[in-house]
Amino acid sequence: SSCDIESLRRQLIAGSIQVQQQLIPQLAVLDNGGLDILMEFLLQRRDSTVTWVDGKAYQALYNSDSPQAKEFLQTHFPEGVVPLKSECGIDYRPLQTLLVTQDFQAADRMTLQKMCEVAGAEAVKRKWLYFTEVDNFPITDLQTINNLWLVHSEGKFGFSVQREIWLSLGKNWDNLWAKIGWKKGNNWTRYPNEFIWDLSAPKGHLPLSNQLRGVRVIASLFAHPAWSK
Ligand code: UYC
Repeated sequence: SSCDIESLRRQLIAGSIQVQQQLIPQLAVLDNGGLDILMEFLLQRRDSTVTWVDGKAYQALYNSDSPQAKEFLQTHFPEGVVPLKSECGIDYRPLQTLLVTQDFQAADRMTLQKMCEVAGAEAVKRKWLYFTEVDNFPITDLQTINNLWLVHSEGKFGFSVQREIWLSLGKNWDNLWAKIGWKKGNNWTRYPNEFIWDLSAPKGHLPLSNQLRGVRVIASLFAHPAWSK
């Protein structure tokens, strides 16, 4: 009834993050006005710093089959909720789309592709990064890529999440691999089938950095000034 929906509306706006997390998918499948509430919610929040709650509301609208919701997003959030800033003219829309539709495996590949584009033509051809290229990465681009992952994974995935875990483990690599599900005992997790490509994965599981050439690239990522507050 309209009374129940008004109560849901108030709970969404005033609720804790946990309440919002549960309500968003519920509202998305209510046929009497749930999507309208999600649209109002997103608009109201648009001037504050984007969080994964915005990402979840955006995804619910994007992945709904409502033409009004699609039109609303097209009008008010044509590039999504994360500002797609780049210092070198890189188009992050393909990464945004893959994350919004929760295609984490393709998004992981696209992340490496985009980082190679930032590094330049040689890296695009090589299809992997030198740590010196990562050292020279613009802060803006690394933050954009990271925010896309954070905002579209309920805060679970992203380099900054991996870095926080690594710091909490005293910068011990082996403990990090175990914690984020990249190694079990003495065995490396095999790409791609042994990795977990959804939100049931351990915190920090994605995006991947291949360790075949050692830890220097991921060490450069974690040491990058993009993460200093
Ligand atoms: N792979 O094992 N990985 C590949 C990971 C290692 C290996 C790609 C991550 C250990 C080979 C991605 C882990 C290892 C290839 C990842 C992991 C190894 C490959 C595709 C846990 C052997 C084919 C993109 C740390 C003991 C290489 C890319 C080729 C691919 C990710 C082997 C994303 C996180 C040390 C042989 N592995 N990788 O970079 O040239 O090629 O085809 O990390």
